[in-house]
Amino acid sequence: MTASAGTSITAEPYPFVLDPAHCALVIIDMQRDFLEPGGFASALGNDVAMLRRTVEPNRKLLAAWRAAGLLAIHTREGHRPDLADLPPAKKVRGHGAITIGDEGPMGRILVRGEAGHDIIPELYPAPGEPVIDKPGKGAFFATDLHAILQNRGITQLVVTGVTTEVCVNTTVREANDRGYDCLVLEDCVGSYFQAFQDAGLAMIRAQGGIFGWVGTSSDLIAAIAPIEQTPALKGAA
Ligand code: TIU
Repeated sequence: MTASAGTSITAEPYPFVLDPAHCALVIIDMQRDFLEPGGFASALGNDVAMLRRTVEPNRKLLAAWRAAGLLAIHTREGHRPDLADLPPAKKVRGHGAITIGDEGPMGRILVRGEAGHDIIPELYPAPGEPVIDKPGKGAFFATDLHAILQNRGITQLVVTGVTTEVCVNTTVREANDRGYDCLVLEDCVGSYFQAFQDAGLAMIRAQGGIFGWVGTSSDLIAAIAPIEQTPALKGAA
């Protein structure tokens, strides 16, 4: 088996046909403030272990994806240091003791350039991998993601990251309306709430894949391994 155009990957509601040359891996918001003990999320009382279970599967997938020479894109949720792009409604939402822009455990919360806003070291972007700084939950809103994907002829997305029901789901819905086929990997997406993890995945694959497909990283890694072993296949369509 080779992983050229048309490699079938086990998924729900039915197999996902991977076209590696036209597929990008989009890793959503694997930021220190969402995932690290002592970060913003844990300071708010969230159990970051629910998200940290996704780190190792994402690390293995990213390594295999890079080895196959495929496009990986990273996103970060956050705002300008002057907060000019922070909607007042988002600033006050939740009535927390500390909110976006305030000084938090790892610098100003969700502000670009601060330690907590950056991506965890395990999944740090490699030189040349696009990093999308997004002010909202969806990765397409007020970003150049769609242009970057179009310029590279991308039609499929493998979507991973956090959180399943918030930024992953919003991005998959945005991508679906723009015509992308999305495969979401259940072991590589996480939520602070098990019920939302389950519902978030169920909503994607329901109704014959209304927003996309749900699969696992092991099945995808097995499918792209032949590309790694056959350099001539890299980037081949
Ligand atoms: N990246 C992302 O999902 N941002 C959030 O605020 N998620 C929550 O679940 N709060």
